Amino acid sequence: MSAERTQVCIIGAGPAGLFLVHMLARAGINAIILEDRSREYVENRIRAGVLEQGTVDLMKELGLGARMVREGLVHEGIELRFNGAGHRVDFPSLTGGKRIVVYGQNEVVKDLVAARIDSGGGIRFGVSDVTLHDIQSERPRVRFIEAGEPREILCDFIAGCDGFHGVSRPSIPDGVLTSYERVYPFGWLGILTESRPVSDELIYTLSDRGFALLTMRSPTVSRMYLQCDPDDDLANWTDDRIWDELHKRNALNGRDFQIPKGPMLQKSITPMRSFVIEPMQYGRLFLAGDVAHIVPPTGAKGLNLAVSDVKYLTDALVAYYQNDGTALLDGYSAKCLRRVWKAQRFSWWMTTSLHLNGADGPFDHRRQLAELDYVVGSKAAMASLAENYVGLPFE
Ligand code: RFL
Ligand code: PHB
Repeated sequence: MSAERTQVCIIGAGPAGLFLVHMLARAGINAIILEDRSREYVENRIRAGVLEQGTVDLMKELGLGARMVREGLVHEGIELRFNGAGHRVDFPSLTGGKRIVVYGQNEVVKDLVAARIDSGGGIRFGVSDVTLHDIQSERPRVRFIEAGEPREILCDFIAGCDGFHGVSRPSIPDGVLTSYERVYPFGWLGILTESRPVSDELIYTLSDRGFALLTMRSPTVSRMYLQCDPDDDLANWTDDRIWDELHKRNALNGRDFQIPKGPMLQKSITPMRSFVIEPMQYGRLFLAGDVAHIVPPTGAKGLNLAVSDVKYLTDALVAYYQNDGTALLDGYSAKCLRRVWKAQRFSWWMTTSLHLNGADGPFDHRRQLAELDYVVGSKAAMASLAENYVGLPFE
């Protein structure tokens, strides 16, 4: 078996792994990044759309932000719609000037993949059977199959950035991790359409028919979501039914809301859950991103949390290689989890405030409406929403 040597072996080329490999390269730390899917697959996986200011700043700092600056849509607020009326939450005035950028996660991935390949660093796409060994020693190893051949990487550290279904979390022995989970009794039907967004800003709606979100990818491509049964079959959702439901849920002043229609490029149903494991480290294995925590998408936090994890991990690895010891590595998990739990709280709050829960009764629905009415009527409550939405500062 052929063996290679590197400082950090990164598993997974999603946002966590890709941001990490670029930050390590900037710091002069060698890394190899392994991905079990193809380049085409990861570049076309439609997911998140909202980048917090901190994520945007990091992309620029790394010299990876040129296309995002050209094509990303800077947003200064969102609309909350309930009881058939819309209310704007203005970010800059509530957060001391902060904004977000709407730019598809798959576009971020394309930019980071291209820059890594151009730099000559490479990404090992299409590997299989990745296994982790000797995680608790100072020389952990990663084995995998590449082009039909068994291979081995000897490293100082392994970064598990392989998402919720990855291999690194299950490589930790039973009994080490504690997991915290909430599964919601609803999912999101997501559509991508070739049509002009109806509004310049995102519209989050709670209606008697359930939650809806109108968002976008560009001036000609819209992204829209509808609360649905998590076990629902896509076959039940014809294009006509989706448009009708979008028009009804977003009704304004007693009238259905007309949304420009266009061909549907993609449809999917995503279940919603909140999930955290503690700690985010075992021996020389450090977990970052969705492998360690999942948030329901209502707060737009998943990708941004993956970014804050790998920022903290980079700081800790840089300190280690500069002979500053292991204090930052030892504190990695606790530092990440402080931010993760605040994002969990916010995502849970946005989710439970804006979705109909079949287990709730009319009392809860009235309480939800009062909650939203309070938020849009109170500068303090609106500022709390805004400061969480644009992203809490890095520690
Ligand atoms: P990813 O993106 O899942 O990447 C993990 C990578 O690891 C690879 N992999 C393996 N590679 C090698 N060996 C193995 N054994 C492997 N197993 C897996 C996978 O192929 C993949 O390439 O995790 P990462 O990097 O932690 O990034 C997390 C984000 O992708 C995720 O949190 C967001 O997409 C969540 N999310 C949103 N986040 C936001 O910040 N803002 C949003 O607006 C937002 N909207 C969303 C979302 C997620 C959604 N879905 C579909 C879950 C909207 C939706 C609908
Ligand atoms: C998206 O644009 O896909 C998006 C935006 C905001 C969310 C979730 C997803 O909360």
